[in-house]
Amino acid sequence: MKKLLYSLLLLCYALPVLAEDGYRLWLRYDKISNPTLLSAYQSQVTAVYAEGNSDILNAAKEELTHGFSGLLDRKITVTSALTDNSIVIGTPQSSPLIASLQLSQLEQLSSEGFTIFSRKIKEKNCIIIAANTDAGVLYGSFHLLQLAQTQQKIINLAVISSPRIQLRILNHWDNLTRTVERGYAGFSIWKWHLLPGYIDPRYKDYARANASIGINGTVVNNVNANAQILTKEYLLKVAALAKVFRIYGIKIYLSARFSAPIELGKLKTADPLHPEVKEWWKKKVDEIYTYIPDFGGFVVKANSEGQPGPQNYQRTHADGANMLADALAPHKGIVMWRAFVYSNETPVDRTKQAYNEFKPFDGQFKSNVILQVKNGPLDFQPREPFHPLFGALPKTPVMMEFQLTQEYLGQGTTLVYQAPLMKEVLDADTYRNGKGTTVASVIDGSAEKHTLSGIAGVANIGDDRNWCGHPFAQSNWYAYGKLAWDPLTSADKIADDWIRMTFTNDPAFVTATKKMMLASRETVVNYMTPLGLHHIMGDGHHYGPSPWSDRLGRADWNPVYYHRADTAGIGFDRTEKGSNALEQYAPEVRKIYQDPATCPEEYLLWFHHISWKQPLTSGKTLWEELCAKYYGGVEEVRSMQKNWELLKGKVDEERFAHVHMLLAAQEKEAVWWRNACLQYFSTFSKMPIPAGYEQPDQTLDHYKAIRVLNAPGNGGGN
Ligand code: GCV
Repeated sequence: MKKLLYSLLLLCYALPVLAEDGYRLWLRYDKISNPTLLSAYQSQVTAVYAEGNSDILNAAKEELTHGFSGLLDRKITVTSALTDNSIVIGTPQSSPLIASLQLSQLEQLSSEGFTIFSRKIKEKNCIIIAANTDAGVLYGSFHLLQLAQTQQKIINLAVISSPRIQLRILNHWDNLTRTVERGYAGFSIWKWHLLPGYIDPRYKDYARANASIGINGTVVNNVNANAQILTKEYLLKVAALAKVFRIYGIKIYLSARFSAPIELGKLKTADPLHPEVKEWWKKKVDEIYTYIPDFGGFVVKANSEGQPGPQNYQRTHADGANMLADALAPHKGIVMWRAFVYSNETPVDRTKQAYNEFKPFDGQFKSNVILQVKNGPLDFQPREPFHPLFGALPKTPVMMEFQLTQEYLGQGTTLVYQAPLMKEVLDADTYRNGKGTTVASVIDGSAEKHTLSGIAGVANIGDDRNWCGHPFAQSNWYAYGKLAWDPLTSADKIADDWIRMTFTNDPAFVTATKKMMLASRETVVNYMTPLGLHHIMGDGHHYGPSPWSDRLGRADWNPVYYHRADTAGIGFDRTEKGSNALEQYAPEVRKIYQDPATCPEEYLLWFHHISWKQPLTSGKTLWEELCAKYYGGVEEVRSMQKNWELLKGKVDEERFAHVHMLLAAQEKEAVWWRNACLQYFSTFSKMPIPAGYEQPDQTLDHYKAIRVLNAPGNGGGN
């Protein structure tokens, strides 16, 4: 009886650990299910051998032993002598053994790159992970684990890999109150009130997850910044986080509030050219480095959406960025100055304003300033053309900002894999230096040989047990890291690996799930904003459709500003006849987009106002095509539901049920989008939704009356 009770007790303890609640992300390391492969791996890996003991090397050893022990279902340990079938890790500096191999391939690697290969050393078969730095060794260790997790070969490799982009950063829009702006996965994971004393174990797991995909920086507070973060009290908390992250090669950065000298320093001004202001920032930065010697620098949102900035003092963005850059330069810190600025006082198409603001300052920024530009010229829409600034600032390093959190992509309920969206932008040709000057080549610095290069992803992480809310939202964190390391990787490959590591290697599951993921972004576009429509979401919270909204204070916050539907047609004319936003692109790009006949249909209504009866390539009129897209989008969600049902039993109950319920919610939302938008647009087109389609079961007035109260991520103190 006692024994039984004891076993039951053990089971109770074991259950939460075994539960597939998504906490382990893609780092699950469960026993390899394929017996042949398992025994092959078991004979190829029996131990880890490392010379050197830095924190990062120890993290690599810990990950390898933990990971391979799980995958191989036997204890893998670090040995003090080289044994047969060891994984040998190190750098020439940390390891005399690695140094003795005189590896010429290390010369090809950047400081964070790694090489993996097999070699017999002292008659022992070894898998070697070598790099120029400990961080490179850590990345290589994760790479080897990922090969095993995805059931690929792990011996006789010839891997040589370096990140193409230098700064690979997450931006948390986390407030000090622990609310998260545009966050749909709970509260902030930073427990500010308990720091620096209490170190939540999550911080380490967060750092591990980031390191596993090569992310090497994190901005822990919202760009709508609270100056409080720069006080000693908070800096000590930040330093405690930095200590955990450093072990995983991750630097910490902060969002700086431009008016901090007034709020914290009691100065009368924050004018960037004022000597006292310069001095205040210099001292503040020096102070930060006493607590965090490897502090990365600042990101700044200035003169945007009510945030203070240099223009409050009739100074320029360059004046503001350069003043902070001067304070950071002695410590090798950088400034990521955001280009997301627009003003409603200027009656200029909002999508043109960032270019107008920054183009004149090309070449005027200090060498430790990088401009952070959103992927498109508006604001993280389901689809936007690439931002014209990527093709316009040859003398300035420009970094990408993607949004992983799904502010405009259905938020917490929607299954949308964003790698195709990211790839579309990264692969786009700016023609800046002639054909082939892709956005990726601009942000990785290669187009202009800039030494500073970067990419940022607005994090979709919260304190939900599974980190990202929707089980599939984890794939966007993962995909972002993988594309930051190498923008040339395909969305297909990233999805394939992620599914195998996160769910299962079962080929039927992988094929079906990958198909669903790869199509999911287009599905969302189809039922939300097809054919180039944009920003017709619920005002303020951006959840659900609201194309009729015109009540917000400024024109360019309102959907009617963007779709411009009238009885003649629909769409925003951005050609010469309209706002001429097209003038901001290279002539080759302009040429493609300026003629509705050559403009890809996915951007048609972004660049053109088109008559309802205009025939499109399908032979349908614009109105008919719009209907077909909205209806198609809903049908695609229904197919996702059917396909997911077929996968029952192939994954754990818990995550199966979670996704099942969310897909049902997504289907309802898709119908809501379709019915609301088409009924509203039909008041302009004066044409009905064609017979043969299932007709809306609610009136337009019903949809207009829907009020979404307390949508997460919208407002709340910072
Ligand atoms: C952090 C959009 C979002 C805001 C966000 C802003 C930005 O406008 O709705 O919540 O603010 O972008 O990127 O600064």
